[in-house]
Amino acid sequence: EKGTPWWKDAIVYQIYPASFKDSNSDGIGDILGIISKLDYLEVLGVNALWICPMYASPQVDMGYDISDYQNLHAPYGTVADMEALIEKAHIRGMKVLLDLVINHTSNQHAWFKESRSSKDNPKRNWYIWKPAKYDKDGQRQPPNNWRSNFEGSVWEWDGHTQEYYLHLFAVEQPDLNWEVEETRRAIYNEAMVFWLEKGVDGFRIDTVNMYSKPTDYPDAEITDMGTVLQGAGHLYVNGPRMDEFLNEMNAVLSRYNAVSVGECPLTPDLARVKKYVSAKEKQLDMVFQFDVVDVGQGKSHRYHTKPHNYKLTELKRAVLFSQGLVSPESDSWAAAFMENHDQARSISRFGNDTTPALAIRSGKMLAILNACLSGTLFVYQGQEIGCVNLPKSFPIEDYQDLESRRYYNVAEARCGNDKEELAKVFSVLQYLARDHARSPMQWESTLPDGGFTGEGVKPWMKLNPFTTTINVKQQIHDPDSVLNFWKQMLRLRKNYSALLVHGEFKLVDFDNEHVFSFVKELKGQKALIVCNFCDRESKLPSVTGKKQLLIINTEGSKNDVLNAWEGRVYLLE
Ligand code: TEU
Ligand code: CA
Repeated sequence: EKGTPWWKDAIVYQIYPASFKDSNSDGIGDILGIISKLDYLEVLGVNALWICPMYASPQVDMGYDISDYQNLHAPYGTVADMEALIEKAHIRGMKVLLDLVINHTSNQHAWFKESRSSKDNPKRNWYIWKPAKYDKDGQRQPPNNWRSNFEGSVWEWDGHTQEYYLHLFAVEQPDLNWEVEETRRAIYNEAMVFWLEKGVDGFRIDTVNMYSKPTDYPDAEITDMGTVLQGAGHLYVNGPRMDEFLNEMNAVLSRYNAVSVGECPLTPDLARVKKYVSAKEKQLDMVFQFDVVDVGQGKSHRYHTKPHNYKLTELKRAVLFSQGLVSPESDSWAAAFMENHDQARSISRFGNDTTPALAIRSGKMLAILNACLSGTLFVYQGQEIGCVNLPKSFPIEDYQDLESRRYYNVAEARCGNDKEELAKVFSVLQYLARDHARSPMQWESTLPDGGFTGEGVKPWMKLNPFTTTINVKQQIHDPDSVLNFWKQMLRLRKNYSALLVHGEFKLVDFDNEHVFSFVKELKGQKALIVCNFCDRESKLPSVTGKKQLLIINTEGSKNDVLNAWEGRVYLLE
């Protein structure tokens, strides 16, 4: 539609630099590797890239612990490589978004080294330092009972200056103090302007609703010790100065006409989300809400659940919630996504990965669902070829993510020699761990390199052995592959963008626990999308009026009976 900003119709491909493509056979992905695959991405039909943190970092949290915003993690390459990537993407009409991690830095960042050096260092208050409390026995206690996202307290004792510092994530990720204007200015200049001047088109903004903390740091009501994290979560998101900070940040972005997509967890109140993404509020262009990706995860802690522990109506409600941001009347916008670097593979979570045929068919059905959702569409590396989770044969030692390892270690200590209990904990990681999204991209069928790195070179993280049957090389020329089905879906999304990108989402037959059906509507045009989320045949929901079938993910459909994992898109007259 004319006058629509580019990012509304964009199809953004998320790249995890460590695992996308290694160009110099050191087993680690790099920027030159990404450049070597721009043609592949152009043919796929994506027109924007989101590059996960490639900045200098000790890699405690895979680059979400930044030690220098203006330099690259050496194995990934150089700033000049980034300038080349931006230029070569722009030549192809592709936009480039970087990841903006500014709730915290690495503890190796120069700012933190100064801040921790002494209580009267000028940068002391650039981070959040608090004195200890002492209990009735005179025992030193942290300022409050909040738990970190990666286990343990959010407060780390610093013996040198005899105070605690706050870290909502790892000990090695101290939170920046956004209350101090000088700190905010430094963040904008150091982390944003440097790259905006190099032509990046915007940012995916990490934990965007955590910058304004409640200055009194109240204790969380403890439901049970392991879960006080989420119990505290509502205490440290959407704080009192969020609107002010985001307006200030937006003023910098607007100078470069740059787009912002904020990561917005733990925000069940749609009105609060709308405030962040309403155009007139000038805060963010859109947010990633967690409603869809939280389906099947624990309420108190994401891993406090068991595999496949959800109903289809929960997924429908979650999609409806985030789609609610896109409607002709409202000036807000949504991001449509089902995968990213923090989420396990959607075929294994919401489809069926028990056989190759079912993984392919349910992968295509999920492509139909994703490509027909309103808002800006995000595709995560490997989703387009139907990647599935790491096999059950992988032991915990093959899980490298600190969230997985620290969660498992705490469980191991708690379970003692109750092997059965520990196996239950591990089964949840086998289903939901972030590692499933972080194994190297599957370019070819050969192990151990899979075409990700040099012939026979072992990658930094073991390749998913399913690469033998799920890889780009095998699919690129196979008209029936998941890859080619995604290409068709992205083309369909472009051809019917008014309906599929901007249309209003309306659920059909909500209570049906097998079939997910919805209608998209705009200016009298209507499409019907049906997805049979189960292993058995289901009835096609009845709708009035003539239907013209636009695409289907199975051969030989039986009119009003849907095969297992069958998806269809109809134009409704
Ligand atoms: O993730 C933030 C994040 O996932 C938490 O806010 C979430 O609520 C919690 O993990 C429970 O699901 C971002 C990055 O995407 C992630 O990779 C980083 O580890 C994290 O921030 C710290 O930078
Ligand atoms: Ca490399």
